[in-house]
Amino acid sequence: MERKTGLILALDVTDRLEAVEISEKVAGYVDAIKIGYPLVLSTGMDMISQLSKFAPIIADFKVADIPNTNRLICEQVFKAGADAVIVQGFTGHDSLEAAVKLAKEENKDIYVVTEMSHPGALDFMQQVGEGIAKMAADAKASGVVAPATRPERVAEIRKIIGNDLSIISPGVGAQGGSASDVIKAGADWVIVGRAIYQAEDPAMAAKKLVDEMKEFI
Ligand code: O7M
Repeated sequence: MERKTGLILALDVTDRLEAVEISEKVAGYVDAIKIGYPLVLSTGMDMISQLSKFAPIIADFKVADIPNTNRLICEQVFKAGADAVIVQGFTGHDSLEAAVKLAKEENKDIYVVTEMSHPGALDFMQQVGEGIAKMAADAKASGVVAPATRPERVAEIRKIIGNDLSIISPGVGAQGGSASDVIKAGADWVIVGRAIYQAEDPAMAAKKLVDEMKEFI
């Protein structure tokens, strides 16, 4: 994924027309559009190819299964036109490696969730987040997902993965995180949903975030 703006739109709307309209408006400000269960379950897998004319598509299915099933799922998602798939890391190295192997064969990307951005991530995930980051680096994934709500954790995860992997970071805006703070801490992209798609003017909201990050990118 090429970094021009540092912004990824999380398009968690459930209406096809709204999804297309918002994508059209913000296309000039985003490097990718992340779509997941809310939009795909309500509209269908063809939404992926429909939106791919606006920006590369990151399919956020947080895949978390045995290696063979991970591969089968990723195969379908890539076939539908996605450029990247997000997988969970807690399933372990073999599940991740199956997804990464397929992605490399197809010239696509896998991003691995380390520690999530919500408060409940402290219950279980934070304890294993650094181990997952190391595993993602060993498996040569394209990058990891780390929380903009905790920039200090993003900085820790950056130390572990070095500069070969990217960090994409959700939690800006509605969840309280700051785009410029997490970019300064070591993230490459912020993933932003509600602060853009619920804004009165989504393009203006996206532009503001891009301007805020500009000097740190
Ligand atoms: O900006 P928001 O809060 O409206 O949306 C954030 C998006 O990022 C939304 O699609 C979440 O499902 C996703 N997300 C998190 O908020 N926290 C995480 O730790 C991980 C993700 C994510 O994208 O995982 C891949």
